[in-house]
Amino acid sequence: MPNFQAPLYYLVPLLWALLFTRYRFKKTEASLDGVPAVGSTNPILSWVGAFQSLTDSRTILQEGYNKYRGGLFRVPRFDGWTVYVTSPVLVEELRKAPDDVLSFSEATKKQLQINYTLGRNIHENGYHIPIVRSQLTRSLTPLFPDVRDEIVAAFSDVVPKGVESDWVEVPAMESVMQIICRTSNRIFVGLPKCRDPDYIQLNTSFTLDVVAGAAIINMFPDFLKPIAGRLLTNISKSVQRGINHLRPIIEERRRNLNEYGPDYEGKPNDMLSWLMRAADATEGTVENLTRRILTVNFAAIHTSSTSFTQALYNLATRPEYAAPLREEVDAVVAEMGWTKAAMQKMKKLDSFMKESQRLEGLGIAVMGRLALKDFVFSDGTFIPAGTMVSVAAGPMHHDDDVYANANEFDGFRFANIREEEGQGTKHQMVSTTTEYVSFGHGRHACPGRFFAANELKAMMAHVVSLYDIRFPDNVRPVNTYFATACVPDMKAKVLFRKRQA
Ligand code: HEM
Ligand SMILES: *[C@@H]1O[C@H](CO)[C@@H](O)[C@H](O)[C@H]1NC(C)=O
Ligand SMILES: *[C@@H]1O[C@H](CO)[C@@H](O)[C@H](O)[C@H]1NC(C)=O
Ligand SMILES: *[C@@H]1O[C@H](CO)[C@@H](O)[C@H](O)[C@H]1NC(C)=O
Ligand SMILES: CC(=O)N[C@H]1CO[C@H](CO)[C@@H](O)[C@@H]1O
Repeated sequence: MPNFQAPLYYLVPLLWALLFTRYRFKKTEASLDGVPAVGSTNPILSWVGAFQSLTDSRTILQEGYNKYRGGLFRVPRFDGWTVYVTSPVLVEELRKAPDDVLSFSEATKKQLQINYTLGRNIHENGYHIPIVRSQLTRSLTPLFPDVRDEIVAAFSDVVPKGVESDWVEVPAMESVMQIICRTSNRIFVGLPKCRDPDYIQLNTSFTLDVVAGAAIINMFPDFLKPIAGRLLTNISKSVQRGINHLRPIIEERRRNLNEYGPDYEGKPNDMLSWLMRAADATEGTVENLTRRILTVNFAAIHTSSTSFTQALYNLATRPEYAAPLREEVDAVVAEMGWTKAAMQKMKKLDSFMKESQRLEGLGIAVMGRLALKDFVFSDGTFIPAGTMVSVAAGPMHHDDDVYANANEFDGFRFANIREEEGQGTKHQMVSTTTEYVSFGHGRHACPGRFFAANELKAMMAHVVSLYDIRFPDNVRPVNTYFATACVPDMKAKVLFRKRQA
């Protein structure tokens, strides 16, 4: 983590703020008059709001949502305003807006400072996205045995041996991260790299490098950003570490390709191979391929790990779900074995994972878009170019008008809807709607969600079929909120014991 004590972190942005506070709001502020603000609109006081939206975003978003439900409201950032939409109708308008008006990629580029973090070409050439969306998703069936094998091996390494005879403590988040990282990278770069402890550590810390780095870089004026990116973040060090891991693998595969042709026998069927085949000459360099693999890990690891940890916490505090889940898993596996098709058949499990994500998904604000041109919502709200727009996902997912008894965890909520309404696949975990936006919605919806849902369900199916779990004191650990992220307790321990019944 960065050293936030250093005066540099405060002085430079503070000076910048004092000098340019008036300027930074002048351009868009007048034309945002029609959108009610949470907190003060005074340029100086709104700085307090900007700090609060980093440290206590949940309260701010909920306050805005309660006051302006069905409409829009705005919240200050250090460098402008974010406008939040609060209803499925407005989510639909956001989804339908063209990319050159409300831009997903420009919003991500700004939020993550991609030029100085993941790398400029990630933004300019997103060739990994169709690979994640199509090739990875299509490969889930043939690659399922690998996913399953890594899950079994990883749990067996992570859960202490005493579990055969007694309850053992498992530090949840850390263990889940390890298992997710191994399982995902089994498919991204293959064995044995996916089990290399330093590689795993890199992939878990790289996300923090980028998120913390972007937060730091964001505080600096544009002309200082390249310097801040180089001096104040660990990103280039991490990329170098990644190169050290992947260079030998990439070079060996390239030798084989040159010698034996594009489909040589034993060619690994994984993300790295697909990227190598699709990359052009500049993207095919070791450094650029490494950045691409790190980017996919960035998108995959913390998102999946927090989602699984929340579901694990929910299962550990709600023992009544263990029996029906286990019954479903046992029956489906007896019939179809451990396969991708079996995972799809487990409707209760799917519902349980989806409900966990609905209530405590990582993003309490999602679908960030940057207005490149002026935009008008159907209710007449005017959004000037330059404004960030986002969905208040957390409050919407907790709204009784959107979900019956929205604040209650009802693990089989979606399974019951599927049963009653016979709506086929519409309510499965991977189906996005204007009400369920944990994976976004529309053309930019998470392309990795099919992979994620399959992996998370395979992990949870493994847990219920092998273990009993509970908390030492039966109290669910509380979440913390930072910026727009809802993070499960990172330190909590869950007790595991070999399944008794
Ligand atoms: C539970 C786990 C996950 C969650 C909650 C999640 C959520 C999201 C969300 C909210 C977005 C942005 C959608 C929008 O703003 O409209 C996104 C984008 C993305 N996700 Fe995921 N994700 C997860 C897992 C994964 C995995 C496993 C991968 C890769 C294998 C992945 C790859 C991506 C990529 C590449 C994008 C950017 C798409 C683009 O640039 O168009 N995600 N994800
Ligand atoms: C970079 O890494 C070092 C050690 O790993 C750590 O002490 C430092 O705080 C990190 N800096 C940032 C900006 O993340
Ligand atoms: C990112 O880099 C490109 C090319 O150097 C430049 O045109 C663009 O303005 C930069 N964007 C930001 C937000 O710094
Ligand atoms: C990576 O790709 C970018 C653009 O695609 C290119 O400009 C750059 O030279 C490449 N970097 C390396 C080290 O190959
Ligand atoms: C599983 C694993 O190796 N986790 C590590 C990931 O990186 C963070 C930050 O460097 C470590 O604290 C974790 O232990």
